[in-house]
Parts: sequence; structure tokens; C-alpha cells
Amino acid sequence: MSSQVQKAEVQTLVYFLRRGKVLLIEKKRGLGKGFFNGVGGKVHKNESVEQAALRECEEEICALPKKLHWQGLLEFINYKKREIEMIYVHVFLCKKWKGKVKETEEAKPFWFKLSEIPWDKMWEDDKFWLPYVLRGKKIFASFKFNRWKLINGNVMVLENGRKIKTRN
Ligand code: 6OG
Repeated sequence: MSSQVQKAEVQTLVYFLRRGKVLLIEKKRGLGKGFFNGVGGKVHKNESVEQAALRECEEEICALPKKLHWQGLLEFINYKKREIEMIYVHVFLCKKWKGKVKETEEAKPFWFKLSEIPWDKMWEDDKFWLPYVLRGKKIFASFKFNRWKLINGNVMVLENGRKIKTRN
């Protein structure tokens, strides 16, 4: 039986950090509506991944990162009957930005202490890789979903820029 790749997209996700807190947005529309997530969206034609990340930050919370730190890549494979949807998400941290973080039509921003992240109101995969990213680690992670319900995944963490650990 063969499956067909119906969609393959590159997206971005930016986590703003300030004084031991992380900025999560409550998404008002699109994939993950109602969940808390980092700031981001699809990379458009004719823009780089970093340009897309900057544009999404401005559009969703009116803040423009002065510098983005690339922390890794997430692979999401979603099975739905015979169709497969693939999403590749580049993850960044941002510690300095221009403008005041504001609510927009797309997103409502909230600052959370790193010890009070609302994992139960986030994508199921986040708890497996986001703690590493928030500690400044670089990661590569891959997750399989069935109709956006998590089936399994694998997270590789780059320790001190050298050793690679694998967690299932
Ligand atoms: P729009 O469709 O709103 O962009 N995204 C995910 N984020 C997490 N944490 N887990 C997932 O598990 C995700 N799948 C997609 C990438 C979608 C936004 O949602 C992120 C984008 O920032 C499946 O344009």
C-alpha cells in the first residue's frame, strides 16, 4: 500500500526569553489554534527561513528580533489515511528585540516562568524537546503523528557542540 505526500512545508518557531521567562502565544487561528506555542509560521516563497521567522514575529506580536539564535530542526510527519503531511520547523531563541510585545489578531502573548510552562495546553511533542532548547542546546527531533495525535518520536541533543545523545 502506498502513501502520498500531500504537503511538505518549512515553518519557523521563535522562543523569546527575558529574565528567566519564556514568551508563549495563544494562537487564535491556524494549526494549533487554542494551544500555547512559540511565535512562527510558514516560510513563504522567495524568503529565507530567518526572514520568515522575523516577519512572523512582527506580524504575530509586533516585536522584531535583533538577533536570532538557531537551535535546531523539528520534523513532523502526520499520517491521515493514505496521505502524509510533512512539516519541517526551524527553532530559534531570541533574547533581544525591537518594539513592545503586543497582542494581535493572530496571537495573544503571555510570559511564563520556565518552571511553569503549560505543557498540557501545548503540542504533545513540546515537552520532549523544548526543555533542551530553553537551556540553549541544539536539537534535531522527529515525531510521527496519526491525525495529529502523537505516535512516537526521537530527539537528538547536541551536547557541548560535540557529543550527540539520542532519546526516544
Ligand atoms: P501557521 O499554520 O499558524 O504556523 N508547529 C508546531 N509547533 C509545535 N510546537 N509542535 C508542532 O507539532 C507543530 N506543528 C507546527 C510551526 C504553524 C506554527 O505552528 C508550529 C508554526 O510556528 C506538530 O502558519
